[in-house]
Amino acid sequence: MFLGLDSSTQSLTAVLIDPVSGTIPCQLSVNFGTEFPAYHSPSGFIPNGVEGEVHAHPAMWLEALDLLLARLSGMTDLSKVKWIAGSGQQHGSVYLDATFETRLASLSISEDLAAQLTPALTRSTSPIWMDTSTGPECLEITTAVGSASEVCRLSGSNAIERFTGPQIRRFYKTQPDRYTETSRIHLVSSFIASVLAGKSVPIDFGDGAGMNLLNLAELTWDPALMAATAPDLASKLLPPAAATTYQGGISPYFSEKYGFAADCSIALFTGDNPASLVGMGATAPGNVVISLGTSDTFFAAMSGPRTDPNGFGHVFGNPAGGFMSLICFRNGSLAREALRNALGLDWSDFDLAALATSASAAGENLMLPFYGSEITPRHDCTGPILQGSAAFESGEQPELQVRALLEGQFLNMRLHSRWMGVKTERLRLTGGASKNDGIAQLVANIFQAPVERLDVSNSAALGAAIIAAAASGLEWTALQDRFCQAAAGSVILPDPALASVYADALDRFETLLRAKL
Ligand code: XUL
Repeated sequence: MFLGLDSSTQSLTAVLIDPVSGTIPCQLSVNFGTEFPAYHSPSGFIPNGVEGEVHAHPAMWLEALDLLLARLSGMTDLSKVKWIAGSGQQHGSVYLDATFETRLASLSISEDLAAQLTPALTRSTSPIWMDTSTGPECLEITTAVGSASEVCRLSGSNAIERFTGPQIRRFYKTQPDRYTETSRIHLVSSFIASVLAGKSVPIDFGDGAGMNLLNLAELTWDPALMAATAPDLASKLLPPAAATTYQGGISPYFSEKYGFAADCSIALFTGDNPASLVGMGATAPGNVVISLGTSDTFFAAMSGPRTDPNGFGHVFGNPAGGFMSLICFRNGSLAREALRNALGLDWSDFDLAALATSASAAGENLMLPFYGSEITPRHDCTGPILQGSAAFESGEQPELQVRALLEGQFLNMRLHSRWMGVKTERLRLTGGASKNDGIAQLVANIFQAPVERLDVSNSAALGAAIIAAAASGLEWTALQDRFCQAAAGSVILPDPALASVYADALDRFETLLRAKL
């Protein structure tokens, strides 16, 4: 069996896979807010941070690891686990002093992980991906490197507030002594992997690319980005490596306490998005994932390190080799819910409304679907912009607005993913709204590609388990064919008659966007 662990914002999840039988014998989650109220982090992070700071407690993640493995060992025989891999919420960073290595090497099973390892923290809390406190640092890094496009060309993204480099710079500026005491900086993923391996292990290319520090072409820490971030940074980071590389056997702490075999192997951990790419069966270019959540995300494999000339999208490493893009659209469910509430519809009416308008209404009315500020494209307007018939603009025919909102969201995605140069052969839809057949049909028509829905609930933890199996030498394709199947009856085919309609709508949408933003 192969174990995948995902340390996300709100919970730690385990998925065990058995590739021989093609089954998932066990899945389990520990919710941080519910299980560890003492950390006062009901959603996994510390609320009400100052200046946009959003931090979380690494001690809580360690407590969760002990609790999850204790529960898992009561449910299944962990001595059968051959390899472990994992993923973490991206961008979050953990700061440790020189005692971390000796503490890892001499963990005692009579105490828990948190008690033994938290004294090594030089910063008791970790900034996570929701943190927006580093605007000035992003600017300083951009200026030092030369331009936003140069930062993007080197690292795959413009300098972004939540990315780890700007976060490290803020720590260095605000707490220089603590920064100097720090001898190792980990991401959430490499931190958890290090604890399991009993020694510090590297950051992988997938998660490392979310730091504004990794040179995408060379896959090494970039000297110009490192120098622009903080002094002496190279000594605090191990050289990055591929997700599937062997990191040694599991620490005796875990074999003695939870029954893992002494020769259970640890692979590098990666970011939750690269792991989800694997869990959604999308590591080969052509398979595109759209995740419909509070924000919508669009991610896909790319063979080369191509970057977004507009600086909206990000490039991360693909655990199966090569690269992946991630584009985030803030107005996802947020916008769908705003319109649904404004029109007084429930979800099934919303679905029906999307389907009910006749095909002749396709692409007829346009909406820039931004109910709150947006990051792709970046802009601060608070309210949608409508262009079309009087019945549409006045709201007299609400179903036209539902159609135009959804079309606007997916036209915006199509437009802002063009830079990837990847032909969309198949779309895999996940997240709450993906169950909606009307929405799935619209996506298929706008991208002119078949849409599949997968029966995968924990795509990052499943992806991590598949990475563990691939690290052991099993074939990526065979593993993904086994575990990442479309749910029966879930495939929706595009209507070819609408190809030219949406090509034309895309041009008009782009013109409207340029005119208004
Ligand atoms: C990606 C990002 C989030 C986190 C959440 O850039 O910030 O998706 O990885 O877990």
